[in-house]
Amino acid sequence: MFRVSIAVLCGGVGAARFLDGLVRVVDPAEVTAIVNVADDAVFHGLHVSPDVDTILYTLAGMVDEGTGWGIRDDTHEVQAALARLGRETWFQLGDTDIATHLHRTALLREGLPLSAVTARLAEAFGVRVRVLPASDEREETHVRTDDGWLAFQDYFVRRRQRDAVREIRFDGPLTPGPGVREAVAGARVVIVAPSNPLVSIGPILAITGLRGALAATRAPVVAVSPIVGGEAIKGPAAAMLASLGHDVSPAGVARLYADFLDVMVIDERDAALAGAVAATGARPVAAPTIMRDAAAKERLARAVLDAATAHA
Ligand code: FO1
Repeated sequence: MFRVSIAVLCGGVGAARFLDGLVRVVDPAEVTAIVNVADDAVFHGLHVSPDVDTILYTLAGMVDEGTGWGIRDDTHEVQAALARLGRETWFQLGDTDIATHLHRTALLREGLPLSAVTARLAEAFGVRVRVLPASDEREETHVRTDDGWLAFQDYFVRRRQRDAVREIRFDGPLTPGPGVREAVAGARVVIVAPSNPLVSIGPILAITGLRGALAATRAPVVAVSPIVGGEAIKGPAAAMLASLGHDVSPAGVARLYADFLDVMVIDERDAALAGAVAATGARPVAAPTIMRDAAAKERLARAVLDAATAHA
């Protein structure tokens, strides 16, 4: 078992699966997950933090493995009742999931910052990884489509990611959450999870001082490519990269991280792209990256840590 402090920049489902593998080979107490909060939204008056919850539910063994988000075997009675009252219910919230949002919203109203609320939720769920919202302030992703600017969940869930994205902007004061900058600066290894580089990792990198902290650290910074065989493992990353003029490849992702990245872990089937990745300045390492089951997750975590150790 590795005992070094590790900081992981995280979006939602891909990052959660990666962390699930990482904690099988590393003491979870050594891991700090720095999580995107720019997808957060208010539904029915409740503050929902999708990426934070996806990570908490996954690490607690409660996640719905089919969708990758939400709680396994959750019921939807509240949602059905809300629909009967005439409310819009395109964003699906399960009954047990709603308890999380009620609790979070109540604590926020009592004046606790999101970081403290998240720590309480992690403790309640028995999650030992330190889960840090990237910021305690409200950061909001908006995407410009041919129909104008849309709030992130409008684009992602209500319109099912079918619009071409022409521009992305992150609104907010963008101050890092407590412990975030220190987690990056103090880590012996920094990992960028296989998450959407534009709308999951992008909002974290937009926070004041974080890109600089990543560039300044002497620890190896290792990313896992979320693009395999020219496609995104999950979600709209491929279409988004293409519509914004980036290469839909691990090299295209490495270029977005070029100012701080040391190693890019690419899938074995993309081994031929190693030269293109190396041209961005990152050292390519090919490994099986598809996390089909627990063994595959663990194998990927080991490959990433081996790549980091070889680089250090
Ligand atoms: N994703 C969907 O595609 N449809 C949903 O209705 C939906 C509801 C939802 C509720 C709680 C939660 O924590 C996540 C939820 N997600 C849903 C996932 C979420 O929108 C995305 O995974 C992230 O925002 C992108 O990382």
